[in-house]
Amino acid sequence: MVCGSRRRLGSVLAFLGAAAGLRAGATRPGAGFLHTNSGLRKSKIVTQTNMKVELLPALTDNYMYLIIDEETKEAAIVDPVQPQKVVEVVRKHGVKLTTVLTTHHHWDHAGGNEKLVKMESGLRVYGGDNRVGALTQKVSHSTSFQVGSLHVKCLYTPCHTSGHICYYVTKPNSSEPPAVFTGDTLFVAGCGKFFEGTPEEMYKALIEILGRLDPETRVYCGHEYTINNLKFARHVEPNNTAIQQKLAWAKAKYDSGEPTIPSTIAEEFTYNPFMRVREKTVQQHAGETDPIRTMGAIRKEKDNFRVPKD
Ligand SMILES: N[C@@H](CCC(=O)N[C@@H](CS)C(=O)NCC(=O)O)C(=O)O
Ligand SMILES: *[C@@H]1O[C@H](CO)[C@@H](O)[C@H](O)[C@H]1NC(C)=O
Ligand SMILES: *[C@@H]1O[C@H](CO)[C@@H](O)[C@H](O)[C@H]1NC(C)=O
Ligand SMILES: [Zn+2]
Ligand SMILES: [Zn+2]
Repeated sequence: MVCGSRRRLGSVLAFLGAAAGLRAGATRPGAGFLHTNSGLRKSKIVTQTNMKVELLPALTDNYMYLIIDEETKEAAIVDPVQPQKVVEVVRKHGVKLTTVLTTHHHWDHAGGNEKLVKMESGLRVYGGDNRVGALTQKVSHSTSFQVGSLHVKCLYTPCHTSGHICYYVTKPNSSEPPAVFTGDTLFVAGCGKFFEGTPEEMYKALIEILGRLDPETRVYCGHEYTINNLKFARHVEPNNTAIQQKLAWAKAKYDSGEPTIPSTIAEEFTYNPFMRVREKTVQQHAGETDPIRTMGAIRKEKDNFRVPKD
């Protein structure tokens, strides 16, 4: 199912998830329903000296991210699909929200833009696609701008959608790691479906654009898909110990309702099969010798992958 066409179904599932959560929560706290209920998924704040990122669980498995420039108390929000939650968190921090960073036009990412601009006036809404709601700043590759003292660089990464943008955020002259907000292009241990693009485009996005960022860059992606992605990664490379370790870690996080986000670019190269299409092990699994053909083959395989229980 296309992410962009499930608004109705999404709210029905959220409702059912909430009902199931109440019942199951009474008898089995912490058990496996957590991912279906964003109310029980914990938020998390990653604090660096100059940049604070608050992860905000949304819908069933999406993330919104509040980025705060500590120097000026100016803030940006990534993919604010639930505007009411955003406004509450902005008030809690006492910061000034000036900027909306939209990764792509699918409703589970951009679907809150119109409402948010009515609730908070004067917002600049960035995106790379005319289908993004309330868009005020159309960007392309390497467009850059500031949020307070933070520097934001747009990375054009078409494939999941033809106008997908990742946002690379740095604090100039800081020794602390940068952050990249990858929407539905790069997930922890996975990547987005190729709805509007080719294996070549995803190769470019993952290997040549995101893969060449500072290896310590923190990766903040659009969904909590980590466990399912790692089970597919394990299927591709059964002998990769980085995958086994990350999966055990992710299951423990999941059981306590905690996010598995962020990872780093360096880490992704150790367990993400789509970042590892140049490795012989991954190519052998795909029956290919070319990285781009390998990319196409494993994406097709994952589209039809039945995720095992354990
Ligand atoms: N397989 C997804 C189904 C939902 C889906 O198709 N999500 C889109 C983003 S909204 C996607 O690109 N998923 C990547 C994938 O399934 O590998 C899941 O784990 O729940
Ligand atoms: C960063 O450092 C360089 C050289 O050390 C300096 O020229 C520049 O103005 C600094 N930039 C900021 C934003 O502080
Ligand atoms: C994994 O390792 C085992 C034991 O060394 C080996 O027999 C097997 O072929 C390996 N599997 C793959 C897919 O490389
Ligand atoms: Zn999407
Ligand atoms: Zn999505």
